Amino acid sequence: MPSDSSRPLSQSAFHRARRVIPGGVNSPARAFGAVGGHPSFIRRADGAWLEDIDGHRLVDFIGSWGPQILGHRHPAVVAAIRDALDSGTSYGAPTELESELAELVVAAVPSIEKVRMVSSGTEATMSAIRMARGFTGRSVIIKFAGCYHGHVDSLLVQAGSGALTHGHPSSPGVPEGCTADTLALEFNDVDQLRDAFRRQGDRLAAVILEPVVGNMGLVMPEPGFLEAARELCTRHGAVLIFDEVMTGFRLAYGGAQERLGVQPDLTTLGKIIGGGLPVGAYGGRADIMQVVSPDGPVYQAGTLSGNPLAMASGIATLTTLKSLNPYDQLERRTAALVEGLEAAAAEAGVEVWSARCGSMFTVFFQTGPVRNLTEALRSDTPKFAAFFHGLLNRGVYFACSQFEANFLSVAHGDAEIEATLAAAREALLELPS
Ligand code: KE4
Repeated sequence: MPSDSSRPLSQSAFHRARRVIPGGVNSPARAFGAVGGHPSFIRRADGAWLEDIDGHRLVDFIGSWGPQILGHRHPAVVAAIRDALDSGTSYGAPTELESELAELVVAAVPSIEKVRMVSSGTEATMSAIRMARGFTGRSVIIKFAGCYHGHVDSLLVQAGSGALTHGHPSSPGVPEGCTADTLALEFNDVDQLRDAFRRQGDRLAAVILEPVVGNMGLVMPEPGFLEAARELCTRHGAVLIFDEVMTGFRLAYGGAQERLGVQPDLTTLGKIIGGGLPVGAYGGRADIMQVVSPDGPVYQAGTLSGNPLAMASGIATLTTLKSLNPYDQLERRTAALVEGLEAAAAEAGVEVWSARCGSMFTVFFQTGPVRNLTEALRSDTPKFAAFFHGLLNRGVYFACSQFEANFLSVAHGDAEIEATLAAAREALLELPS
């Protein structure tokens, strides 16, 4: 279990942080709440490796929760940020860097004709929902249990056991009114989606989903699910929003929509397009994006939107990805790792069900299948927590929750894969039965 003894400086850093920061972290996902113990405080990172303040080197499978697809401190990204810094940090006035990143996004994602930069994925999804409501004049939105779209009031809704439910907030502080127009359905349930459109099609402003879900652990769309969402939105005049904050430029240069062949009306982006600096974006059909202020009446703004340092980081990241085209190699390396983890679990007599897509993967501690949140929640989370700490004690840093995806980067080579599998074999053998 938690290896607090071997991480004394992180432990004291956590106590210090908790005195002045709620939970000692600036985002709950980092707090180790799902696995116990205290988080590792990071001193530096390089390539596929983190170094914590106790001096432990860790193979990093979080990668800042997705942005670091090139590995930490990629030379091209570091140079671009340094270069931009020599000119200044923020102007509150437009720069050509913003157009350059927007042009890269538009060229990469065919469904995006116009795009607006913001500073986080949450801002991107919040804005996309507002644009869809402004464009359609309707108010009801559909989301899916287990899909996370940032801490937007109207999207902080988790369905119960897949029942069609008018949203009830899953967080205090969100008034019932904010979620009354949010329908939460079960991911991959086409019948339920059709039923919702049958009942409310003319009131539906949008359907928002993660085309490949990372936020309940990795869950793939079943054949026909995305196609049904596309067809129903088209038929009823609702806006289909793909939240590709995590999958954009991750699963393919054109994102999950390129890989899966389904085009949304709006797409939200984040993480990789900032290369580790704060960038989010929303974009799509020009006729929808024309409602955005100042072209149109729907308001959205941001002091640091299009920040030049963040733009430079994103431009360098996408430009490098475009030239490297690492996606086949990332797929092969991830397949080798996941197959090795499955073999190690079998040898140890531990039941797991794994899911992977591109360079994202999750090992669920259960027999599976995992097609939605109801099934994901059947996982043995105490066993996952023990596995997580078994890996951490051996220098491997997985996502600190069963209900998250892990990420490989271009910098994860054979050495990192072998070190991870060696640690996993030992950690699995010591799991409580
Ligand atoms: P941010 O506001 O955290 O930049 O993005 C929110 C968001 C939106 N959409 C999707 C599909 C996302 O995965 C996220 C954020 N992902 C989490 C990881 N599951 C970020 C980690 C965190 O909250 O600290």
